[in-house]
Amino acid sequence: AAAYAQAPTWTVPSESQRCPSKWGAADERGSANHQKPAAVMNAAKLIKTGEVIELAHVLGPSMAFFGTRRFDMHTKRTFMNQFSNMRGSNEEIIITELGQVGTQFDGFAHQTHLNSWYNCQKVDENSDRTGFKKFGIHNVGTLFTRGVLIDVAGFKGVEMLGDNYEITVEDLEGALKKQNLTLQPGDAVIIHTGWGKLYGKDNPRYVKSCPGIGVPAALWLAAKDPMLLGADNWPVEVSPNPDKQLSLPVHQIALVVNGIHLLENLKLDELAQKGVGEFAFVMQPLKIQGGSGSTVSPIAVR
Ligand code: UVW
Repeated sequence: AAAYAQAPTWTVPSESQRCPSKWGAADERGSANHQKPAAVMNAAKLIKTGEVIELAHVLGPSMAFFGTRRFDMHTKRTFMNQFSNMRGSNEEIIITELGQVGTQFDGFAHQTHLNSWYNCQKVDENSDRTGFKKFGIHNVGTLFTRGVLIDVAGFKGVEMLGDNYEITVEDLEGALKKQNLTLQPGDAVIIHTGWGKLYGKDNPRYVKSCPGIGVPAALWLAAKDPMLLGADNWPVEVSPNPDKQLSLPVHQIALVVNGIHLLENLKLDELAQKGVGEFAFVMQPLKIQGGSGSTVSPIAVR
């Protein structure tokens, strides 16, 4: 832990340092490469009672939005009164950033360093107004793996970590030790900060700042080789970063440098209250062709 704790302020590794990724030069799947039958079998062993716990917030106008994102929903009714059975039909039109609202899963098209994505693919050569031609979220597929909840709020003895609290490597190690858990490659690693209590209740505060992992903890977690990193806050990471020169550096560490997916705005109260540390994690991103991410409804099964 000491080495990570002493990490200097972070700079993005050069292209020659970070590419090709450990998954190969042409790889677009990154941490989703862990999704193999063995991951499903390993996760299935954790199902003992059949209880399903939902980890998503409801998509709707009371969601907390980052920046200018929105969710405008209009109902659309059609009356087939020209037929004798007078059938009516209802649907809705939704104007939204479908990949980046609500409980959301980030693909590798979502973040860059300059013009460069994960595996040093170039954004301007691979995107147009119809979508991203690399890393489209439609290719991720079902993720079914061992989920681990690291209850940092519980470890610190609080309902909710403070605004802008940076979770340290010692916090993660301490929480895991207290919960008698160790991380395995391919895990869906989910961090409980308690910040999700504000979601839908005090949205301005929820998005203004948040507790979460910083650079040292993100580097430590990346070295554990997870399938994804998730949290009950909006960016997984602490915001603003204590280094005022950095904008969401954990996004780059995970998505750009290491090819590790992020999962944001999780609803973790039930999991934390019930003390569920280990479970089968199941999630299917929407098949949005060329999408940067997807709103999702992950579940924990135990
Ligand atoms: C940004 O897109 C900046 O944030 P997020 O991935 O947290 O929605």
